[in-house]
Amino acid sequence: MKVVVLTGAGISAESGVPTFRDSDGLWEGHDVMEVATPEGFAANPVLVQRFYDLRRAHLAKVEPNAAHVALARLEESLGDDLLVITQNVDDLHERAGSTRVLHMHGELLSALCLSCGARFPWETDLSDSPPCPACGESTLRPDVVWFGEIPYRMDEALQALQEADLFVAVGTSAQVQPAAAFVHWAAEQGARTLEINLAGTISTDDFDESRQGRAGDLLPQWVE
Ligand code: BV8
Repeated sequence: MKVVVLTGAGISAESGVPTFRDSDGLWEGHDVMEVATPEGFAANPVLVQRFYDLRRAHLAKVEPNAAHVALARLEESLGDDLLVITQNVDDLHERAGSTRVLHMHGELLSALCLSCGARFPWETDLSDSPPCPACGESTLRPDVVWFGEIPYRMDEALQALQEADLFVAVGTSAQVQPAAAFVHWAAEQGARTLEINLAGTISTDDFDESRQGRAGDLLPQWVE
């Protein structure tokens, strides 16, 4: 059985990584358009670099939770028949042991050079304009997908959704496209669909089944 699991900020909430739209959301004090768009970066690169430096540094202080571990265990039994497509830019799936993870919105621990296009694993600050290890230019940006930018590896994601027998969305408010459309693309070709989320979302009615509660509780139960 082929399974695609889409994860959002809610799966990392119990690890202490703030979500975007809950009351303590990341965006507080920052307008989305100010910190998560190319225009915002062009207008105030230091503010945006600092926003991501803070989140990158915070990653070192958090751990994967039972939900991440449950998906890593699921991969042990399903192998290549499981793909986790995450909207998250943290590395908690990998640190829990998942190896088949598609970061459609990029990764905090990666830097992208605007001059030469090279990418590098990156754990420290970018707001002090370090030189690109490849071309030497001080033009590194967070390797994340901002609003208005094209999500990464969409062709692989679409292929997996086409072949899926089961599509599960975990911890996402279904507010961001094209991720929010995945349930429709999966259902259209006959996949069963399950939503696991703390609360109902605008997409709940589009799923065959919806389980409401904390991912750290519900996902281990579902995987068992
Ligand atoms: C694109 C990376 C073209 C950076 C992010 C008008 C209509 C429709 C679409 C658009 C439109 N205008 C513009 C668009 C497109 C736009 C978009 O969707 N805008 C929205 C806001 C209207 N999208 C884009 O620009 C995308 N690009 O469309 O290109 C294209 C289209 C198709 C194919 C190819 C190209 C690019 C969007 C990427 C933006 N970058 N992140 C960063 O992280 O800083 S988005 C950001 O939001 C994160 O990735 C985050 O994951 C994502 C979605 O949020 P969620 O993960 O859902 O998190 P949220 O806080 O919202 O919800 C958390 C949920 O968890 C809640 O439901 C909560 O109840 C639940 N929860 C909380 N605790 C728990 C829990 N659940 C379980 N257990 C818990 N303990």
